[in-house]
Formats: sequence, C-alpha cells, structure tokens
Amino acid sequence: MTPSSPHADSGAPQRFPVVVVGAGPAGLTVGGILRAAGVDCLVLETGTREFIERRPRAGVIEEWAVRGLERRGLAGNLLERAERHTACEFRFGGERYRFPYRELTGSHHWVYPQPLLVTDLVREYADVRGGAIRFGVRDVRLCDLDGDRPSVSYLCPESGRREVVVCDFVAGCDGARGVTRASVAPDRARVARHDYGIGWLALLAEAPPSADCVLFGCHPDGFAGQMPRSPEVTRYYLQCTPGDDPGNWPHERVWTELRRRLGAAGAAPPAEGRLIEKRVLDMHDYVTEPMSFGRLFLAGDAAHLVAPIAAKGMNLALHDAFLLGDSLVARLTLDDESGLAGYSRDCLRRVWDYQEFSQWLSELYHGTAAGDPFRAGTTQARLRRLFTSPAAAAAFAEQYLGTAARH
Ligand code: RFL
Repeated sequence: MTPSSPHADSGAPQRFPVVVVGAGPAGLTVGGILRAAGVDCLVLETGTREFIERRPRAGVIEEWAVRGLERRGLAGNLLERAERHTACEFRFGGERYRFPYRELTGSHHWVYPQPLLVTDLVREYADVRGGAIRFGVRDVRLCDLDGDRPSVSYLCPESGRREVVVCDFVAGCDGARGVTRASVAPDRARVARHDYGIGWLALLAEAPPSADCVLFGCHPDGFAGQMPRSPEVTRYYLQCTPGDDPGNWPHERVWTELRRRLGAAGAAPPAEGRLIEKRVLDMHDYVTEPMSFGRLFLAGDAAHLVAPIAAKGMNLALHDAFLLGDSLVARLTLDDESGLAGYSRDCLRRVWDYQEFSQWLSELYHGTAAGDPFRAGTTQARLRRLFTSPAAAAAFAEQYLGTAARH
C-alpha cells in the first residue's frame, strides 16, 4: 500500500469474490442469491442491523417481484403474511371511482412493509445462508474498479482501523446517498435528472386504513394518497411545496387536509391516529447510464431514483438484484459472461419504462391542483378516460402492475 493509496493505514487484505456495498433490498437480495449458489461475499452496511430492520419506506410489491423472490427462496414470510390488493380507488370531483385491476388483468399487488422484507432478507443471508456482513462501517472507498482485482476498504467500527477487501466484483447497492455511484469518474456516466417541482408530506399513522385499498385523491387543493400497510398502520401522502417544513403540518392540519382531499360521496373519512412519521419528500428522479463500470455494478437506488409516485423504487431494486445476482453466479461458477455484459441494458429498459409511467401518473395526481385551468381540464379528461375506455384502463393496469411481458 503506498501512502497515497485510498486504503492507506490498513492491515492484510481480506479476500471475497464479491463485495456488496449496502444492505437494503437490492444488496441483501444479491447477497442471498450468491450465498444460495455457494459464492462467498461480504456485505458492508453503514447502519446497524436494528436501523435497517426498522426504517419505514415501501410497501407495494409487484407480483413478478414476489415470484422472483420466491424462485430464489426469499419469499417464505412474505407469501404467508403479505396482503394481496386487487383494486385501487381514485377520488375526484367529489366521487369515488374504483379501479378493479385484478378483474381486468388477473394480477394483483402485494403489500408487505419494507422493514419486514429487509428483516427477512438479512436473516436469510446472514443467519441461514451464512453470509458475511459488517454493520456500522464508515468511510467506504472503492479502488481499481477497471482492473481484475478491485478492492473496497472501510473503517471498522470496533477497532477504528481501515480494513481492505480484495475482490472480483463490487455490487454498488448503497442507495441514493451512497458512495459507489460517486466513485465513477463523471465523464464515464451520464446522469439524467427530472425534478417534478412538487413535495409530498409522507406520513405514517397509527390508524387502520379507511378503505381496503390504495386511494388517490386528485383534488384542486393538492394530491392526497392512502396506502394501507397493516391493520394498525396506514401510510398517507399530502402534496405540499417542495422543501416545506414538516413542522408546518401539525396533527389537526394533516387530518383536516386528508379528510378534504380524500373526501367523496359515500366514503368513510380517514381514521385519525397518532402520526409516527412525518417528513417532506421532494419529488425527483434520476437515472445513471450505464449501470456498470469495469468491475462495479450499480443496483437499485444507487443507480436510479424514482419518486414514490407509482411505488416502483423497491420493485426496480429487486429487478436489478435478480439480474445482477444471477449474472454474478453465472460468471463465478460457469465462467459465463453474458449476463454481466447485458446487465445494464437489461435493467435500464424496465427503469425507463417505470420512469415514464411515474411521469404520466404524476400529471394524473397533480394536474388538477396545478393552478392552470388548461392542465386541470386535460387531467380530468385523463382521469375520466380510465373509467370510460377499456383500452385506456388496460394500458394503465399493465403499467401500474408492471405486467408487460417485455420492456
Ligand atoms: P436502500 O433501501 O436505500 O438501501 C441502501 C443501503 O445502503 C446503506 N448505505 C451504505 N452502506 C455502506 N456504505 C455506504 N457508503 C452506504 N451508504 C448507504 C444504507 O444505510 C441502506 O441500508 O436502497 P435499495 O436497496 O436500492 O432499495 C431501494 C428502495 O429502498 C427504495 O427504492 C424504495 O423504498 C422506494 N419506495 C417504494 N418503492 C416501491 O417499490 N414501492 C413502494 O411502495 C415504495 N414506497 C418508497 C416508498 C420510498 C419512500 N421514501 C422514503 C423515499 C415510500 C417512501 C416514503
């Protein structure tokens, strides 16, 4: 190690075929697939195990993603405990419009909170399949990604020493604020960004959902959404200005706005409960192209962020993880390079398809409140079309459920 090396001050390096940076749904799924094939890997995570098992986020998982987890032996608890959703409901103009996507397509959504999925995946990876994992690591650095022997180093939380791991491949699964994407020279990656100019107040309430399905309130005062998470906990969203302070949304204001924006003839008002999470999300997307650089392969939010408008982010993370995990296994056990060679292209097709749908859906949610009568008029037409045109309904259902045969 030279003094200028990014791994300076380290001891003897460890050796693993694959280092996975990040223990979210993407990283733990890649790790689980590798371990099932007998491939050793090391997962590095900045958070503690308790932290990653509790962080509330996604809930809606698409049928193909559940089947993908099941095929890889990662869906045991999910299949037992997750709820199946067969319809969603739009509310606009003071009326309710139920959209029975199961009747139209034969497919459904699964609702399983992300912390439960992460808990299952970390247990399967570390406790059942014996995968190595280090929690609480600091200052992760990547080196020699273009050579045959890349390396990753980190500060060990116990000793404070820099540990070095030499590997064959690095899976960058460290989410939107990780370091792996940043390790790529800017002239080698194109990052395409989109900012919706919209904020969502994301809420978790200790209250049962007021309807058995996802609700979308397209109201002139702004969008409101209800996403059931469990019989005791419900996620709500309220459109707000980007960068708004959650402190501007005391309990009374939240429930008044939810009642107003989700109100419709014959609809039960949202059941009030203690708000256990309240944060403002600025709605924006990005896509990094390509998703592989030498021996580094990005997956999930590390490669692309999709605003939670269409509940697609974790689904995309799982799609990447299936392709990456399977391709790494093929390369390391059969010397088959084809999966890794096509990895970026194969991921990006679904990524762009979901980004386009999110953009389309954003107008459906927010156009009524855009303050522009022309946009409000076209949005109302788009909403009505979903309930008057079978072709429009079928197209929406296919994209909402992610059931297109090819992307
Ligand atoms: P994650 O889950 O962010 O995991 C990354 C992990 O990497 C760790 N990390 C590092 N580790 C090592 N070294 C570093 N330098 C590191 N930096 C970070 C982090 O601690 C973390 O543990 O990324 P991953 O695996 O790509 O998974 C992505 C999903 O988490 C995300 O797309 C979804 O949560 C998005 N999303 C939804 N997706 C859906 O498919 N369906 C939904 O219903 C849905 N609802 C949501 C959502 C996201 C939300 N927020 C908070 C933006 C609802 C919300 C409110």
